[in-house]
Amino acid sequence: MKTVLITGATSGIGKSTATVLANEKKYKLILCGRREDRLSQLKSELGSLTEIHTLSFDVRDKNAVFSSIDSLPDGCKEIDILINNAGNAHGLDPIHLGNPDDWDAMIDINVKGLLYVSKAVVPGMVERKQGHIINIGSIAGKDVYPDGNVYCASKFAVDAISQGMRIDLAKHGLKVSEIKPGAVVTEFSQVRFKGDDTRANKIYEGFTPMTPEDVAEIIAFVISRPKHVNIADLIVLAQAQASGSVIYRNQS
Ligand code: NDP
Ligand code: 8X3
Repeated sequence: MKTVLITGATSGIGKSTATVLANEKKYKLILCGRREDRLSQLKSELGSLTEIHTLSFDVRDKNAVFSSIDSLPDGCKEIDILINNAGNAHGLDPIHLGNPDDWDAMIDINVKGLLYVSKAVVPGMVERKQGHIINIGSIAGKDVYPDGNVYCASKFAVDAISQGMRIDLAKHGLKVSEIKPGAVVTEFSQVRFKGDDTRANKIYEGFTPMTPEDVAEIIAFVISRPKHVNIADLIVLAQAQASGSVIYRNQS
């Protein structure tokens, strides 16, 4: 049975991925996030379907990342599939009005956090000459949209890191895939707008956005391809979304 580590498993895309993979009953799951109550709840919800381990750490805390992953018990230390999903946008402002604390959060979580978790997991994959890394990028890492500036930069960085990983790791037998979703209804906009539900809900008005299950099912498909097949780079959008900044709303 393969072992899968999912960051950001307490909500949204990560949580749905945990649920979809648990129901497939062919993976041991290591579920990560900061909110311990949600991790415990997930363990009790999914624990009858497969083996679940939970790790609570902040991906910004380099030492916590390494010590948490190092604390995994024998039997699930050898991670076969790493899903680097933890991340968020913080704020949506023109560059001259942006909050440097929001910039720090996005660079530290979406970019440096992904690197720390990868550093804790990938050397073991290289030693074993097998492994699959799934990085959750974004359409924001392909098209810059108004006021997206630093969030987009963090996801452009995820795109560059994914390409770099593939170049460096393919020769060791590893696969690296990047999935770039457009709008998905999760807690993403609540976090971006700091709990302002009116602003958050407006993002998804007038069209049918993707659900986190839509993306989770795609992740499940990507990781289930035969060993010689790598879905390297995948953009997935709601039907009404045409680019990072074009969404057709209220179409009949
Ligand atoms: P959610 O806000 O629903 O989930 C974010 C997850 O990331 C949570 O589980 C959260 O867990 C975790 N997380 C955030 N900060 C940290 C941190 N510092 N340390 C550890 N874990 C952290 O958003 P989504 O599910 O939408 O987002 C998942 C990924 O998908 C992100 O990388 C996002 O950029 C990307 N994405 C989202 C899109 C969307 O429209 N929703 C579209 C394209 C990409 P906890 O708070 O418990 O730590
Ligand atoms: C999340 C999608 O378009 O809000 O990465 O940036 S978007």
